Amino acid sequence: MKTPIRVAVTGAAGQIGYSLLFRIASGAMFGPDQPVILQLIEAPIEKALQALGGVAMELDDCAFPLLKGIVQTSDPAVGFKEANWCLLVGAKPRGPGMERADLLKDNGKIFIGQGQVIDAVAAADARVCVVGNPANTNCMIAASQAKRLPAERFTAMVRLDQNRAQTQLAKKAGVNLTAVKDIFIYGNHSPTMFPSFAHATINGKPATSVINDTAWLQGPFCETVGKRGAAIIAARGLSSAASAANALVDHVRSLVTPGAVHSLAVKSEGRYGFDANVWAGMPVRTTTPGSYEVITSYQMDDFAKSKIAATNKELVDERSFVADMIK
Ligand code: NAX
Repeated sequence: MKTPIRVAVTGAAGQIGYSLLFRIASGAMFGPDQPVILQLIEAPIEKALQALGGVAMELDDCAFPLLKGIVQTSDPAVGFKEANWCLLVGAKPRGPGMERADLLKDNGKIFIGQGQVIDAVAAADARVCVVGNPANTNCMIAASQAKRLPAERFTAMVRLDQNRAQTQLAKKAGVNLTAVKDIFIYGNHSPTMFPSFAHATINGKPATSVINDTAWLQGPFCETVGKRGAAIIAARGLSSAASAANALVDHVRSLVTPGAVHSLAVKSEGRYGFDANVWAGMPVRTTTPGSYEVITSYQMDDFAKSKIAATNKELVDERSFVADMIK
C-alpha cells in the first residue's frame, strides 16, 4: 500500500466541493492504488462549517477504502499543513451591483493569505491548482506570495473550457468524443478565452478540414465555449458544479500522468504573445508526475493572434487592478 497523500481543498462545503470530494476519495483523481487524506477548509462561517460536518459524515458513509483521514478546519495553517496538493476552490462570489475590480480585490485578499500559508506549511512537493474565480488572477496572486515553492507549481483551471470545446467539436463533426484531440484553451478562464481549433484533430485529420466551416469555428464555436458558464447559470439557476469538479479531476489526473497533453493556465513567460507576468491557459505536456513543459511549437494565424491579444488584454487589466497585491 502506498503512503497516503494529503489533499487540501478550500470551499469544501460548496457546490463544486460536493461533487469533487467523493471523486477524490474514490480514487478518480490520483488512481485506484493511491490512498488520500482530505484536509477540508471552509470559511470561518458557522453555517459553512456545519455543512462541512455533513459532507464529512457522507464521506464516512461512503466507506471509501482509499480515504485514510478527514481534517475539517477554517484555519488555513491546519488545512494546508504538509499538503501535497492544494486545490483552491473556495472564493467569494460576485454580489449584486459589485464591480469586477471589487471582486478581484476581495478575492485577491483570500489568495494572498492562502499563498503565504501554503508556502509556509505545505509539503516540499506541493502543487497548487486554483479554481475559484477569477481563477487566473487569483493564481497569480497566490504564486506571487511564495518564496519557497516555484511559480510553475501554481496552475489555474481551464480544463472545463477544454472539455466543453472538445464536446462541441465532436458533436459538430458527428464523431465520438475520443476522436477529437489537441484542442487547447489559451488565455483567461472567462468569455475571452480562445479555444484554438486550428491545431485540433479529428480522427487524426485537421479539425478544420473535417468540419470545413470557418464561419462556425470562428463564430458560434468560440462563442458557445466562451459563454457556456453563463448558459448553465441561465438554465440551472446555479453555476456549473459537477462539470467543474470533473474538470478538476481531469486537470490533476493529466498533471500526474507523464505524456498527457492538456491545457493549464500557467505563468506565461511571454509565450504565444501573452504578457510575461500573467497566468494564461496554454498547451502543456506532463513530464513527471506534477510537472510539465509548455508546448511552444504551435504557429498562430491572424485570427488566433487577435483572439490571444484580446484575452491577454483582459489578463493584463486584471493584473493592474490588483497590482498592489502582487509581491
Ligand atoms: P459555492 O459558493 O457553492 O462554494 C464556495 C465555497 O467556498 C463556500 O462554501 C464558501 O464558504 C467557501 N469559501 C469562501 N471563502 C473561503 C475561504 N477564504 N476559505 C475557504 N473556503 C471559502 O461556489 P462553487 O460553485 O463551489 O464555486 C467555487 C468557485 O469556483 C467560484 O469562485 C466559481 O466562480 C469558480 N468556478 C470556476 C470554474 C473554472 O473553470 N475555473 C468553473 C466553475 C466555477 O464557476
